[in-house]
Amino acid sequence: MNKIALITGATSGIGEACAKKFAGAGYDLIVTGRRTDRLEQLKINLQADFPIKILSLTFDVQDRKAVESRLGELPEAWRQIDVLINNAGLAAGRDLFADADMNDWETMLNTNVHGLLYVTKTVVPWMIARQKGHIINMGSIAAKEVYEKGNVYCASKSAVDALSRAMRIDLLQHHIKVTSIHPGAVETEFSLVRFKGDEAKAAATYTGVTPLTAIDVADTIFYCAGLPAHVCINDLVITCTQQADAFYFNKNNQ
Ligand code: NDP
Ligand code: 8X3
Repeated sequence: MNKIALITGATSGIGEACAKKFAGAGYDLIVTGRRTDRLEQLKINLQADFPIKILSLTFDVQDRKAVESRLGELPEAWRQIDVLINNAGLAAGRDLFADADMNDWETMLNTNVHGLLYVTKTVVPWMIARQKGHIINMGSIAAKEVYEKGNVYCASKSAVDALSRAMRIDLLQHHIKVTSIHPGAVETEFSLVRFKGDEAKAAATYTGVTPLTAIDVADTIFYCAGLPAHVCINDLVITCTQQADAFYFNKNNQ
């Protein structure tokens, strides 16, 4: 029987790269996101390439009832989730505290924190019943350092960091691994979303650096997931070589 991975936010970027990586290794997948067309295309492509089963579920992680009902409908066989990758998330806007939009703040907190909690709280009882499982939470370098105009995005990822540590303690007795991954700049649709479709601003984020790719992060997540049962990477910060932390970049490789 194949292992099962549940990947939230699999319609683009890191989540999509994880879906491809885990599919290639023979995992059956539950992939989620809001864009059904992309999920269906991903499913068609992966099923053509790999002998695996895929379930695609469309829901907004901010919607507690939708999360609980869509995941709650999973048949018993699909509840045997070995790896949960809590990846769905976003930054909305990059503004000084006084200028930022409250709606953006709510969207980030509702998605990055509440969404992660809704999904995890639904899946954890199934892992507890099996006394095994691995939860991989997508944090960020923004969880480790607060930067100008990062305010609530940084706060939301700091919450993910704190929750990962809390889950690791509380789930210890159930043999459940908890890993948090904290990437620096990764070139995905993230910046386009953050800057609300402004392609010039999104592209400027990566000017002068060779950023991480979604595949780099997916490979790292896959490595963490593949370690022996007695080994857990708890916390992992990954940046491109031209990035030292949230502030310092060696732009243009000087
Ligand atoms: P993308 O924008 O490429 O992907 C984000 C994914 O999250 C999409 O699949 C999107 O699906 C999903 N998503 C967003 N909001 C919701 C929602 N409300 N409900 C369900 N799904 C949602 O960005 P990345 O791949 O870069 O981002 C993935 C994660 O990595 C995020 O948590 C992000 O904060 C984190 N991260 C990214 C970094 C970067 O530099 N790119 C660095 C550090 C962390 P859909 O729109 O279909 O719902
Ligand atoms: C995304 C990386 O530096 O924009 O989490 O916060 S950063």
